[in-house]
Amino acid sequence: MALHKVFDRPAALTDALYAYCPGCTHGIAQRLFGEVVEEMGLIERAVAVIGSGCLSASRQVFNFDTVKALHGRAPSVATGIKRAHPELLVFTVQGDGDLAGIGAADVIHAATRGERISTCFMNNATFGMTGGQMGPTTLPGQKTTTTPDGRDPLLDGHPVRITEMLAMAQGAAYVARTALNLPTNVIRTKMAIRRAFETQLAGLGFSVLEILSACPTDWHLTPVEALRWMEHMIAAAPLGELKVPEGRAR
Ligand SMILES: Cc1ncc(C[n+]2csc(CCOP(=O)(O)OP(=O)(O)O)c2C)c(N)n1
Ligand code: SF4
Repeated sequence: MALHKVFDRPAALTDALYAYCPGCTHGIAQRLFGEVVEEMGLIERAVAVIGSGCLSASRQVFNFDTVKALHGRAPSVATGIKRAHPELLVFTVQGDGDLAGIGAADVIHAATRGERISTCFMNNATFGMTGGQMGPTTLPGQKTTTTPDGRDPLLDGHPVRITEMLAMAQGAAYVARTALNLPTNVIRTKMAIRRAFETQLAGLGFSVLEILSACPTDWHLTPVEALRWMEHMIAAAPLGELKVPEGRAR
């Protein structure tokens, strides 16, 4: 019986080893970006602008151009590249701390201006790389190193619903939230990455994709427990397409 290889590494990814903790779902997103870039025939035209945090490791894995931006500044760097080279596919790869914390102003103004870029951020409800401090999207009651008794909205504020905020920007054309906790949601995430890129290439405006991601290390959970815990994140911020370009069915 002849053996056929049915699963391979996309040409848009190098053979570098992933640098994430066991059970971290950041690597799944990284692979999906590679698959979509390759399937859309964009390896020669893609530029990923990488923010701060654990996702910085994407630079070694993407087999297309990357630029490292200062913490939170990826949408502004992406704007400059896209305006100078409108023929390129330019997307950011950020964490929730990067996009919704220090970079909140950059992304809101890029969305309002309707920049033809795609911003993609992995929301793991914590500052992963720096040791699990409370982040902008940490859930009420969630324990972190800086909220050891759980986030108290009265003391620590409420989570930032940045995706909903961005959906209100007139220049935002495609806004979606997906998750990496189940195989079906991984497939939906891939579809959403593709739709964000298609929105950009059709010149329809700004696109943003929030991808819920597990951080078993800083949540102090096993990988399986972490995937289950993501149900709390989904309950607090439901999945789906919040905004699609006019005339395009959801
Ligand atoms: C101006 C600045 N302040 C602080 C830091 C330290 N820093 C590096 S990564 C990071 C947190 C990243 O968290 P997040 O964006 O949520 O990504 P994750 O690591 O969770 O994937 C911080 C605060 C920095 N690099 N630059
Ligand atoms: S600290 Fe969290 S986000 Fe960073 S690699 Fe480990 S599991 Fe992933």
